[in-house]
Formats: sequence, C-alpha cells, structure tokens
Amino acid sequence: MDTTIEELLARRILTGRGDQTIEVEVYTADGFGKAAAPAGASKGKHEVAFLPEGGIDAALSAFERLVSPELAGVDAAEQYAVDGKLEEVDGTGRFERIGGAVAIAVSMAAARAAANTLGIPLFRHLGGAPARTLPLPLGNAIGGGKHSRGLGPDLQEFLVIPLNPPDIATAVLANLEVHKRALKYIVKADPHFTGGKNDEGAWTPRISAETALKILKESAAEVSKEIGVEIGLGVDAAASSLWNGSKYVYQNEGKERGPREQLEYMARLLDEFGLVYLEDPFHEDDFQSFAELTSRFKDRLIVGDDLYVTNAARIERGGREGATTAALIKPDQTGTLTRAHEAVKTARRYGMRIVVSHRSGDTEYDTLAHIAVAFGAEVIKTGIVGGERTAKLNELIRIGDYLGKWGRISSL
Ligand code: 2PG
Ligand code: MG
Repeated sequence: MDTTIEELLARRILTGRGDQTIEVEVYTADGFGKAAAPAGASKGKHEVAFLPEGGIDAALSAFERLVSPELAGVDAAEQYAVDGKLEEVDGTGRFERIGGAVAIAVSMAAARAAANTLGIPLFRHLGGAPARTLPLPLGNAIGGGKHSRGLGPDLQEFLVIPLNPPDIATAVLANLEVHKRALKYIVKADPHFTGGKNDEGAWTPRISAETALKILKESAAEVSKEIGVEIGLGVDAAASSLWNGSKYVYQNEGKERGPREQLEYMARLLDEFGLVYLEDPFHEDDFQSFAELTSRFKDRLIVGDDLYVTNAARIERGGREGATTAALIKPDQTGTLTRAHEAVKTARRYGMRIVVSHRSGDTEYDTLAHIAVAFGAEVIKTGIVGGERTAKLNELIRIGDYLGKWGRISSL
C-alpha cells in the first residue's frame, strides 16, 4: 500500500450558509481522500488568514502554482511532512499567501487519503490505538449575538450538554430532544416567533439571555427526567463581538458593561444557572479576566476560543496564567492538523480539557468527528440540526458502533 501523494486537485464548493469555500482531493498511488475547509463568522483576530488577498480565486491559483506541485511526492501518511510543506510553501506563518482554507483542506484531505490507502478509519490513522473515547456532544439550542444579526439575545450561543449518557446515540438524542422541547417555551416568551433557526440550527427568538437560559433549564430538566441522563447548560458569550475597545456593548439589553461588570455578570450566570460550560466570557486579549474568573470557578469548563485561536503559543500563555480550564480546538483556525495537535498537547500539559469545534459556516463533511476521537477530546461542539451539523453527529454514532465494546463515552 503506497501512501505517496501522486496528484491533488482543488475546487470551490459551498458551506451550509451558501458561502464559497475550498475542497481538496488527494490521490495516493493506492487510495484517495477529500476534505473541505469550514468558515467562521465571529472570527478571532489572531486566527490564520482564511483566504489570501484576492479571495477564493487567489486561493485556487496559489493552490495550482505553489501547493499542488510541491505536495506531489510527499508521503500522505506522514502528516508532519505534509503540513511542514504547507508552511514552507506559504512562508508567512499565517497562511497569508495560500490561505488557511487551502492549508486545512489539504492537511485533512491528505490524512483522509492516507487512512483510505491503509484501509483504516481516519480516527484510527490520526489517533492510533488509544483513540477509543467518544466526546460528549455540545449542542447550540438557542442562538443570539452576531449569529442572529444582533437581533436576538446579546450572547452568541446557549448550549446543552449531556453529562452522563450511557452511549453516544443517547447523548446525541438528549441534545436534540432539549432543542425540540425548548420550542414550546420559546413561543410563549416570543409569541411572534416563526421558528427561525440560525446557521447552526439554533432557534433565534427575540428574548433575553436570562429567558433563553430559563427555557433551556426547564427543557433540560424535563428531558433529563424522561431519559435518565443529566443535562448541563453552557454559554458561548463570544465577548469579542461585544467589545468596543473599552466596554462590552449589550445592544438588545440596552446596557454597557465595563470589564469588572462583565466579570460579575459572567460569574452571576455561572452561579444562577449552574453553567457547566462558558466560552469566551471576555474579549480575545484579556487573559487576566479569564484567569480571575477561572480561579473562582475551577470546577467548570471555562473555555478559550477567540482567546486561543488553536494557537499553541497562546494556549501556553493561558496555561501559565491559569486563564481557562479548557481549550477550544478549531483546526481551521490554525491551518494544519499538526498545529492543531500541538495545540492539544500544550493544553493537556496544563491539565485543560479539549473541546473540538466546527465553524458556523460548515460543510457536510464528517471529518471533525474523527478528529475529536483521535485527539481524545472530552467534548465536540457541532451545532444542533441541519445537514452539516448532523453529518458529524451521525458519524460519531457510526464510530461508536464500529468501536463496539472497546468504545467508551467521555465524562467531564
Ligand atoms: C464560535 C463559532 C462556532 P464562528 O464562536 O464558537 O459556534 O462561531 O464559526 O462563527 O466563529
Ligand atoms: Mg466561540
């Protein structure tokens, strides 16, 4: 079985929200793999460049001129060699020349091609024998913030997570049931609600953050009682989207909060709703407030997304300063699987939990499910409904079946 890359090709395809992105096919002597780059909306300013100057056309042209000729001949099974080549041909450190979309699509497609050539599942190829733990799914049930055009609650995501599910299929079902159940309460709180959902399948009513959390608490309690699985609540504040340089602007609530008030507000939500998960409670450069909140809530998942942008050096700093108890890992934020793996290893050195995550503009690919199992992530964040979200959830169910009695489900 020869895993040497013989040929690569790239094309433009669409994300679930209809934006253009890059898909790459990699052919080895004996196999084939393809993958596509997801795209964010509430992007961190420290992420690698998604596209080079000149947009998608420039990315495709950079692929033809720089990437494709250089990658031919590289062994797809040696991920660090593939990813090292991508860094070398780009040369900017931030993928400004070839675009992060090209980089991550090539990186993942090469991994797929290697796994296919070797006749093993992708999670096994990337994670080896220890990869047998399925992550807990974190589902986005009610949406706000930038993902709801600033018209819903000011915080971006109101999330649910099963805490002690017996298996992955039950875990997925728990989230989906809470999402369905929540509608009953949402239409009471917002009688004009027409059932709109955002890019990730979360409901988008015009209600306050507190109402959203009350609704999820009630819905989760009902579902929990019926199926016998404890269900926790979470929030992605995406606070960089609220930050204006000196204050957090809550447009809908009609309030502004300074850094101190933001800290107290986040602490109040953690206390009042017993949140098990809180992502980006502060803007992306405020390591200090993260550390202060984390010192008060060590038993919760306080998570860095825009704060870390899957960058090992930023996670290293967060670890040294005690900024978070978990790191969000979005492979596209950093451009290659090798860099994402470095980020995971750094987070682990500081005892952080790992949350592998999709983007709000994602594709029907299921690659992320394999990456989460390979990295041994405790949690996978992948929206709630819609084809590009259920693609990952359904693949986790399949991986669970494949693992059979060797598989286990994670716990926090
Ligand atoms: C986030 C993500 C995904 P985006 O903030 O965590 O939910 O959003 O992909 O728009 O950055
Ligand atoms: Mg986020």
